[in-house]
Amino acid sequence: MDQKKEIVSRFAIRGTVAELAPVGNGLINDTYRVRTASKEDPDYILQRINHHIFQDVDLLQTNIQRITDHIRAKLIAAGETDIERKALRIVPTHSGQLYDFDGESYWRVMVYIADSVTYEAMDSHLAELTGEAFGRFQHQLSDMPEGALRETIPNFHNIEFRLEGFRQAIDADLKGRLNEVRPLVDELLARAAEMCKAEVLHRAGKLPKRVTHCDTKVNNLLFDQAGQPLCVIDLDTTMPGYVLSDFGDFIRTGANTGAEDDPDLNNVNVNMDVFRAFSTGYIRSAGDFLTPTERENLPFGAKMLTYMQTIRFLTDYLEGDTYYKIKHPTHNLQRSYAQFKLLQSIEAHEKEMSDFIAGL
Ligand code: GN1
Ligand code: MG
Repeated sequence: MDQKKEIVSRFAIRGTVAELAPVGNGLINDTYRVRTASKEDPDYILQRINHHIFQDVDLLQTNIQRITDHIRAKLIAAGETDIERKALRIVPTHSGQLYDFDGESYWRVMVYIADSVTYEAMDSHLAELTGEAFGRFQHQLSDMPEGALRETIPNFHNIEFRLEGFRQAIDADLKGRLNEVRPLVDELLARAAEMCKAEVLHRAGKLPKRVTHCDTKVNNLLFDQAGQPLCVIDLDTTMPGYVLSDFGDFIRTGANTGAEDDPDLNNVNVNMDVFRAFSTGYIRSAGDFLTPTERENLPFGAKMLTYMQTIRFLTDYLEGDTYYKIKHPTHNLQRSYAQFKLLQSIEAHEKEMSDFIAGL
């Protein structure tokens, strides 16, 4: 850990580092909690940025700075208190840079939000708070000037682009794994046209791009000790996109009765209580800026994001596991089957979802 302490010393932190330990369970970056010696000084988060995935680190950090500045200004204008716990703060290097490159890796430091907690398990109460918090996040960023944010991963939630990658992986069949997954591939390809609806609506001028988070898992939301939401974190993929992406990615991750990679497909189903609670909270804070088309297509978002994740895991499996961190050789395959099972369950509940949203 001494090497990491040396890295932290390049940033303009207050106090001295007492302890440094890995935290979190992200599939992309490596994250460490940095504890300082004195209670007077804040703790920090140190991250190694995966620059194979986020190839333009300068753009990435500039985006995040703009987002956090915008949120902070909104909180101040609204007369909020406790702003340092409700907006993230990037700590620059001593020379004022938003990240450090050591010749091999890119590093960044943020202030650790004091006395905050994250949740992994889900229930209706938490889902409603989470829906409200992500809706508020979108609302806070809804008036960012056009062009202020760029795509940190080009075409990140563009299903047409993901399908193109999937088809290329199928054609190349680099690892000879296609045969084994053919039935799943066929099921997915049969749904391709239907899943492109958002892109089609966008081209027709009927679905706007707004600022979206693009990774709306409950553990990307910090809560205070009393269980109230404080701050949305992991802003790496906050960029122009469709609101139904954020809605859908929460349902995919939060309204699953099983795990994202559940080996037992019987565990995997959409949890309609969580769906209803999340929708209620989300519509409460986002409802007044959504267009009827956006609102109507929220259940489609749940379907599309789950489909997209199935395709992304399966593409990575076909390509030999170069993108996601895996814990065993068929992990991406296991994730693909679990996500596909969730997709089927969402399909079976789509009408029920639409009726519920329409009634809110
Ligand atoms: C990745 O690293 P993590 O868990 O925040 C991925 C998301 C996927 C998710 C699947 C930049 O997020 O898009 O939905 O894994 N992030 C990126 O668990 O690809
Ligand atoms: Mg993430």
